[in-house]
Amino acid sequence: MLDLPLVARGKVREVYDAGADRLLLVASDRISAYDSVLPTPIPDKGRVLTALSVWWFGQLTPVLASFGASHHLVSATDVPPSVAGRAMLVRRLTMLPVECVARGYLSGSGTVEYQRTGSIRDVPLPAGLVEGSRLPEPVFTPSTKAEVGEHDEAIDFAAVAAAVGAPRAEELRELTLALYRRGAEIALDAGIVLADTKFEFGLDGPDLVLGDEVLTPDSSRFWPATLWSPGAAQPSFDKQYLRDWLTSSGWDRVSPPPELPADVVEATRERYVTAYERLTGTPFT
Ligand code: Q0N
Repeated sequence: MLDLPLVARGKVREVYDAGADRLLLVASDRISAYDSVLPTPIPDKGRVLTALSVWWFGQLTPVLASFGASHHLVSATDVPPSVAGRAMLVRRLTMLPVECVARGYLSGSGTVEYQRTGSIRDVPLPAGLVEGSRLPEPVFTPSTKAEVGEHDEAIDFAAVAAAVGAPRAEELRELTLALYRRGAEIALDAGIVLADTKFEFGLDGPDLVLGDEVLTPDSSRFWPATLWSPGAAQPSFDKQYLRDWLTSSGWDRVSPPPELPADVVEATRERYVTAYERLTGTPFT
């Protein structure tokens, strides 16, 4: 589709070489659930997530600037016509080998860790928290990218410091938490609980730069605020309908996943569009 060298391919996105100091990030309409990529695409998903990420980069620029940092987006319009709307031209960075996760709510592996240890990573937490609880303060829960097919591996702060140096590790922790706090504040005003999110950073020379996509439903847990009720798994803003259908379909989560019916595709598409429109306050076209 693109006459550019492929640099990396994720489950739902591709990275192309766009010159010595540029990359092209292309978001597809593919969707994953229960660790599988489904055979049926969600129309417009790649365009919605790209537009959302571009909007967030703008929202987060003041937070980044307060740390002397920036983001990698160069242009979402100066891209090849075949991927228009779902591609970002970005600065080529030297990526730091840490997935910078911030959690403001207890969920998934965070709940498991809390139940085992009473803490999340290096942070002791009060007793009595349950799946979906808001944490007293957001917590930095870094991980390292696992081998293909594996889940990311949780690491402690000391491991981040060993990988990038203590001063940079502290900067990553503080900037990750500041970006999460601002994102969660904006999301809550739009009726969305931003339970947690993952950022990736890189260096442009000595300068710290926010990379990847940001604050999308693929990199974050979005929960509808009106339905938030700690004590059980929270409905996912984007994928709950899809997950419920997959469960009721009898799929065993091991075999190749089934094709999706049109109504599930359309309901899922509508949720991505609604998230975009509620957050940005502008219609998706
Ligand atoms: C890069 N990844 C892992 C896209 C993101 N600005 C950059 N400079 C150099 N390398 C990368 C970026 C960025 N972003 C980051 N791979 C290359 C995350 N990928 C996963 C697939 O989609």
